[in-house]
Amino acid sequence: MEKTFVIIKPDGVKRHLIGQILHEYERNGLEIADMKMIHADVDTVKAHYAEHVEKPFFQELVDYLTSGPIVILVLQGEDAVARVRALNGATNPEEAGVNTIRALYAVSLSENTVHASDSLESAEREIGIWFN
Ligand code: 3AN
Repeated sequence: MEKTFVIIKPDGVKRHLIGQILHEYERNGLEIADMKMIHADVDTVKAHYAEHVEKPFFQELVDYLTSGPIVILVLQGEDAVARVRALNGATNPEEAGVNTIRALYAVSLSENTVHASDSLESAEREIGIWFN
């Protein structure tokens, strides 16, 4: 049994996709272990995306994630980390597989609707940052 961390980003909340996205995870056997709707603060988002601090899109990323309400959740299940990444699809929606959440709903590379941890270590780190 694994736990992974997910964000429904501002574009997902704004376009009333929370229910659809949660349904997609739940119907694939993932359990919602924790969940909260928040307006993220800059420091938390910077900590979350620390690995991207040198990237040209870092400021855009921080501005975007703090631009409106988001939903943060912990999903649990067998192989949760890999399975949720697969359900979300590739970071770039143009490369996301058919019927993945990003293929269905993402607007662009930055407004790509969902985030999910990319490893068990990231999941632990991110759950600690957002649900401390
Ligand atoms: P993922 O969230 O799929 O693990 P990362 O960690 O490579 O992807 O990127 C983190 C976030 O940064 C992405 N979800 C996306 O919103 C944004 N991002 C990644 N690459 C770019 C880029 N070239 N331009 C703008 N935003 C980007």
